Amino acid sequence: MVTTLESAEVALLDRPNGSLGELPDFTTESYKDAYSRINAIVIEGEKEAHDNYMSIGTLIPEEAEELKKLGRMELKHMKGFTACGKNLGVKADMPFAKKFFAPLHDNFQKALQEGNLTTCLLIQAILIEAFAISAYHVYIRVADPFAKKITEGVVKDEYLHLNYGQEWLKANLGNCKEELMQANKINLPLIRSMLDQVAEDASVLHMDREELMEEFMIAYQDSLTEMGLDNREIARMALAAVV
Ligand code: PL3
Ligand code: FE2
Ligand code: FE2
Repeated sequence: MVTTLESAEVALLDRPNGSLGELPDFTTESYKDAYSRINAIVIEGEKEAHDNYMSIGTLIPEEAEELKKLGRMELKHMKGFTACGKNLGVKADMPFAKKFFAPLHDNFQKALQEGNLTTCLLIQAILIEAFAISAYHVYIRVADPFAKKITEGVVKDEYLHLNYGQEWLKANLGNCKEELMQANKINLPLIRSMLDQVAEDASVLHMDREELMEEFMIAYQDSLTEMGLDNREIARMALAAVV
């Protein structure tokens, strides 16, 4: 006999740790309330990602066309996630999201003004993209069917973005390692604190905090390995998240 799996069962099979067990009720007020902030964070994150790639293009003029392409993808993501909120009847809390991103946004702007390309790439293409990849992976397991489909398309693009930054840093590792380490020390703790701030709302969406951290560390460390850093350097960098 051929058995088919309902999507809820598939979502359960997808989940490695079986964290919170089942899909949430997408229609409750508490779900919508948490979603209004999470959805806004994602929309704001995609918008800032667009702006950041356009800005990075001004630092590498010969790459400006390629970076514009990445930026355009981010706008498409932003539209996709806006549709996810509308579909659930949720109004995104954009002022909250702006505040959420402000510290990282300010550090990016400062690096941009000083022409610190390595720092800009670390913030946007490594840290923010790894954060997005981890969040989207975990979200796909517990999302409503409409949002699941959109997020699956988005997460594929985010790997291209992470890869872009990773390849540039790899090719320039000889002259950028010191700045990379320094920028990581300052900005990885910000990602950690963003994760802490989002954890409670995320848990209402049945997204588990430890699963989020685990997925982040995988994407982040894989990318540092690909860049050509050794285990000790990676450990040193990752420790910035805990001390
Ligand atoms: C870069 O392409 C995108 C940057 C977005 C950053 C997103 C961070 C997400 C944190 C909250 C996780 C919830 C995911 C749910 C999606 C509706
Ligand atoms: Fe994106
Ligand atoms: Fe991206």
